[in-house]
Amino acid sequence: MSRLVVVSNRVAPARSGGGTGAEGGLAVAMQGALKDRGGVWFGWSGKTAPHDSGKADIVEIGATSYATVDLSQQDYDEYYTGYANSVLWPLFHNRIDLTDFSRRDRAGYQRVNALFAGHLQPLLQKDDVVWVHDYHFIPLGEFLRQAGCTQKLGFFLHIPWPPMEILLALPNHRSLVQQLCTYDLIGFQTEADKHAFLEYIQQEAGGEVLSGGRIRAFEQTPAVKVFPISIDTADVATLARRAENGAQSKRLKKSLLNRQLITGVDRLDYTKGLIERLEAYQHLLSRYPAYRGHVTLLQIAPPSRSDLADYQRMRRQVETIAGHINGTYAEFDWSPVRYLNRGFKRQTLMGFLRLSTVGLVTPLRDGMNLVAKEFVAAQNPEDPGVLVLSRFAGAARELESALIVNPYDIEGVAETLAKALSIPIEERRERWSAMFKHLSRYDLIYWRESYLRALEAAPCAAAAA
Ligand code: ADQ
Repeated sequence: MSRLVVVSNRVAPARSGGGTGAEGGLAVAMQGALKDRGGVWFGWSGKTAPHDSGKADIVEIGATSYATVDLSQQDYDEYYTGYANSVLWPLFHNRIDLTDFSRRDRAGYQRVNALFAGHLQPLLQKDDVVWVHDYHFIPLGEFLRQAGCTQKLGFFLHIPWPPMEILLALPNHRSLVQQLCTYDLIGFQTEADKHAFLEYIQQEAGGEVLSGGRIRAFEQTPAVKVFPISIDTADVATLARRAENGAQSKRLKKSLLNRQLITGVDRLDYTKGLIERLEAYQHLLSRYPAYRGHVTLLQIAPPSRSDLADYQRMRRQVETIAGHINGTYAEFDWSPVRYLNRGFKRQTLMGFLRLSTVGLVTPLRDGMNLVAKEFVAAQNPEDPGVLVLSRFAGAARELESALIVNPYDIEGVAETLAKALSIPIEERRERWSAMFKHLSRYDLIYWRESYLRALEAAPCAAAAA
C-alpha cells in the first residue's frame, strides 16, 4: 500500500495517549488512514512568523510526519483571510454580495500555494498518493507538478461548487478551474456540485465528459466523482449514549423542566442561516402561542473568522435578534433562547443532541453539514428526535426522511417546527431508522476508503506525460 500524504489548511496531530475529545471526525479519519499506511500530514501551522524558515517544521508520531509551515502576516492576510475566506468562501456559497474581488489577494493565494508546493515537494516519496483538501489549495496541484512531482494527486472540495453563472463573476475563473483540472481525481460532496462543475467544463471551458467518470478539459483528463462526506456513525452513537448519564447532560435536562428542546449547532458563519433560523423561531412563538413557556432553543455557535467584518456584522445581528426574542417572550422563569458562543467536547455536544426533541439545521447553503448527520446518529432509538433540515445542505440529498425546509421561508420553517414538536412516536422512529440505516452504511470510513480507492484507480497525468 502506498504512503498517504494529506494536505489541509490546518493539521491536527494525533496526541500520544489518545485525543482530547475535541477533535472533529475528519481529523480522526485522516489520522486512522495515516496510521495504517504511514505518510505525511501537511499544512499551515496556524501561526504567523516574520520570515519563511525555508523548510517545514516536522513532528514525527509513529509512522506519520506532521509537517507545518508558518505564514507571514501578509500571506495570512492575502491567502487566508483574503482570497480563501473573502472570495472563494462567499462566492462558492452563492454570496456574490459579500465577495471581495481583489487582485492583491488573488496574487497572495497563488503565492502561498506555490510556497506550500515548494515545502511539500521534498517530503514526497515516489509511490505516495497525495490527497489535497478544500478551497484553500485549488492551485496546489499545478504548483506541485511544476516542481516536478509525479505522484498521484487527488483533490476533495468540502464546500459547494457554485452554479456557472456565479462562478463567471470571479475574475480569472478559467485559470482557477484549469488549476483544479491538474489533479488526477476531483471529488465533490453532491451530484449537484458535480453537475455544476460539468456544466462549466462543457459550456465555458470547451471541455467534454468522457466515459468512466473522466473529463477532458485544458488538455487534462481528470476523473470527477461524488463522495458525500459522513461521520463515524457508530462512534457518535456510542458517545451520545455515554453522555446521557454524564454531568452536563443531566444538568441540561434538569434545567429544562420537561420543556421540549430545539437545538442548533453551527460555526458562527453567514452561510448557516442563523438569522433566518431565529426569525423562524420567533414566528413560532408569535403564531403558535401554546409553545410559549414550553420550548427552549439552544443555539450553540462558536465564533469563527472573527477578524472579518462580515462575520462581526452577522454576529451583532444574531445577538440583536436573540436578545429581542428573549426580551419579548421571556418570563421570569423561562428564556426562549439560550445562545452560547463556545465550543464543547464532542461527547458533551452529542449528549445535548440526544436530549433534543428537534435538531434544527437550516443553512442557506452548505457543502454537506455534519451536524445534521451527528444529530441522527446521537438519537435514542426508542425515543428519537426529529431533524428539520435545509434543502440547501448537501446532507438533504441523503437524509430524505428529515423534515426538509426552505430556510428563506420563515413562516414555512416555523410551521415545520410546530409539526416537528408534535410528531407521534411511531413516525419519529420510522423517519429516524431510515436515516440511521443509511448513515450506518455510508459512514466516514466508507467515504475515506471510497475516495482513496478511486484515487488509486485514477490514471496519473504525470505518469502518462
Ligand atoms: P463546517 O462549515 O465547519 O464544515 P459542519 O459540516 O457542520 O460545518 O461541521 C462542523 C463540525 O464542527 C461538526 O462536526 C460539529 O459537531 C463541530 N462543532 C460545531 N460547533 C461545535 C462546538 N460548539 N463545539 C464542538 N464542536 C462543534 C465544512 C463545510 C461543510 C462540510 C464539512 C465537512 O462547510 O459543509 O460538511 O466541511 O466536509
